[in-house]
Amino acid sequence: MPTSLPFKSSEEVTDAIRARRPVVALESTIITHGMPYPQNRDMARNVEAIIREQGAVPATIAVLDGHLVVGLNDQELDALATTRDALKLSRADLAYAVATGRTGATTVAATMIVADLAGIGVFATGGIGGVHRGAETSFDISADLEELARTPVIVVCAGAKAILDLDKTLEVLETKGVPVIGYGVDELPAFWSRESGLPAPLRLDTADQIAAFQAARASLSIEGGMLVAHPVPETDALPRALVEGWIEQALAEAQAQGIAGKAVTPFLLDRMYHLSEGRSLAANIALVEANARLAGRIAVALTKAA
Ligand code: PSU
Ligand code: MN
Repeated sequence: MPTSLPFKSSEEVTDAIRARRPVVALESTIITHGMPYPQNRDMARNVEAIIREQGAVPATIAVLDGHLVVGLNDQELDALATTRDALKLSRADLAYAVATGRTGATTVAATMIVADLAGIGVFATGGIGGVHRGAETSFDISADLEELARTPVIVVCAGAKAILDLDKTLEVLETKGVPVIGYGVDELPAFWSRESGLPAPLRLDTADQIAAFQAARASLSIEGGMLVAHPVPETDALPRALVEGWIEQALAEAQAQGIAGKAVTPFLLDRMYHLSEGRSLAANIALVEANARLAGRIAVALTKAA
C-alpha cells in the first residue's frame, strides 16, 4: 500500500490483503451514475453480502474528500448513494480528485488502478465501457479498454454495455491484447441479454481455470488485465430484440440533446430505465449480483493459486 498517498483502507480489507485472504474490489460509478436511489444503495450492500458468502472480503472503492478509500463502510456507501455531485473518475482525473480534495466515484478504469495499488487482483462490475456506436466520428472510446491492457486486474462483467458497438469493442480489446473469456458460454453476452451474435474469443468454465490463466500470463510477463464475460442469469435476461428497440430510442434522444463525453453512458442508462419501465434496472442488478458471486469464487481461487 503506498504510504505517500492519502490512502484509507478499511481494517478488514487491510488485514485480508496482508494475510493474502481473498478480496474483491467493487466500483462506485455504478452507484452514483449507473442506478437511481435507493436501488443503487441496496445493490451496493447486497453485492458486498454476496461476496462475503463466498468467503471473500468486499472492497468498494471511491475517492472521498481527496482520499482514496478501499473498502467503504456502510455510512460512506449510503452517503455516496445519495450524493448528486460526485465526480465520475477515470484514469485522466483520478489524481485530480485527490489533489483538489474532491469526492468522486471510480469507473472500471479508475477502480482497476486503485485495486492494483492496494494489491487486489479481481473486481466485479456490471458492464465495462467500450467503443460507442458512431465512434468513427465521435471518437468516443472508453478509457476502460486501455486500462484493461495495462493493469493486471481480472474484471468480471456481463460483457460490454449493449448501448455500445460490441463488434468494435471486441476488435479494440483484441488489438490491445486483452483476453475476453466467455464464462461457461461460447457466445459473448450483451449485458442485459445473454446473446450478442458474437463468439466469445476464449472460453473457461471454472474459477480455478481463470486463476490459472492469470497466473500463466503473469509468468510470461504479459501485462494487463482480463475480461471475464459472465452472462446475466437466464431468469433476469431481457430479449435482445426488445432491448435493441429501447437502445435505438435512447441513442436518438442523446443525439437530439447533444449529450457528449462522460455524460453519455449515465444518460443512456437512465433513458433505458424509463423506456423499459424499470426492467433494465432489474436485469442490471441481477447481473451485478451474479458477477459478484463469481468474482468471490475467483478471489478464493487466486489465493489458492498464489
Ligand atoms: N456497469 C454498470 N453500470 C455502470 C457502469 C458499469 O452496470 O454505470 C459504469 C462503469 O463505471 C464503467 C462506466 O467504467 O460505466 C463506463 O463509462 P464510460 O462509457 O463513460 O467510459
Ligand atoms: Mn466516453
